[in-house]
Amino acid sequence: MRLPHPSLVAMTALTVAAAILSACSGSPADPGDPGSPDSSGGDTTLVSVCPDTSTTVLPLRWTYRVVAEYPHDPSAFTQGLVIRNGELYEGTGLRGQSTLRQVALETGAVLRSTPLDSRFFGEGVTVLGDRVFQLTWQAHRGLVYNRTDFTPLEQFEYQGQGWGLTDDGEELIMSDGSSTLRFLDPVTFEVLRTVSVYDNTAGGNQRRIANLNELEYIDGEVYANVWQGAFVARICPDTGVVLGWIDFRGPLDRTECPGMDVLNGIAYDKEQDRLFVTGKRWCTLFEVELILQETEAGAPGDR
Ligand SMILES: [Ca+2]
Repeated sequence: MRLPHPSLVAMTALTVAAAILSACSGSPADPGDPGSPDSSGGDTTLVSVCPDTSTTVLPLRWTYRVVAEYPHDPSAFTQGLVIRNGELYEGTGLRGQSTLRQVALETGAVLRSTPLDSRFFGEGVTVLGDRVFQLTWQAHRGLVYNRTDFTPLEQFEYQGQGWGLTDDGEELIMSDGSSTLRFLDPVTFEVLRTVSVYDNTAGGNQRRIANLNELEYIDGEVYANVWQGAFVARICPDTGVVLGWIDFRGPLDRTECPGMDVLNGIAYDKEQDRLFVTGKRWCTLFEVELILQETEAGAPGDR
């Protein structure tokens, strides 16, 4: 097994250390608070960065710098972005325009693309093994493709809406526009468990985080961009607590592309330890490096 990049080791260690250091003596969660963590947790053999549930975690604040810029199809209404083994996959939305595509990172050229049925509005995408999974927004239908040629393999049904999708190597993880993340068996599509995502404020309150959208599983955390904003939550998948907020305002969303919409694509290249973000109809795909703002722990009040 390849060892994690040193910078990620450092980031993870910082996250855990700061989470513990930030433990405060605030009052315990109100049992009636809908944002309270799901204490049932979940058994997992995967690497966990989650602090003990008795610890009150104040989210760390992260910002970023742009490492590289690549062309991105400005007509792509990006709803899902994922890299596996150096191959970049993207799902696009809007009825009649939705696609699953493989894209050349360096040029933005579409290498392969398959259209969705016009009744489907494409949403999140992930790749697990030799299969690609894609959600649809309101049709309660997930699509499964052969990774090598995008041949449709099967469809599956789910309750509610489909928004973001990622996986931890064993389970699919999906968002539906609410504060809930669902963990699905990738073969039976049974919902194995759910967590409610929340953060803690410096004032001792818990806030439920709704509108979770595009997802990316990175070294034991689930990254989720919150719809209509430029903030990405770093979430503990065991409890739903937000470990950190990444503030992507600035150069990214000031880029001028005609008709550009919100940030909505996060992809992590595990082999080369590279993080990419883009958005709906953005003309640029950014490679970014995260920077910890050590003095600004806490929830962003203006998120
Ligand atoms: Ca993603």
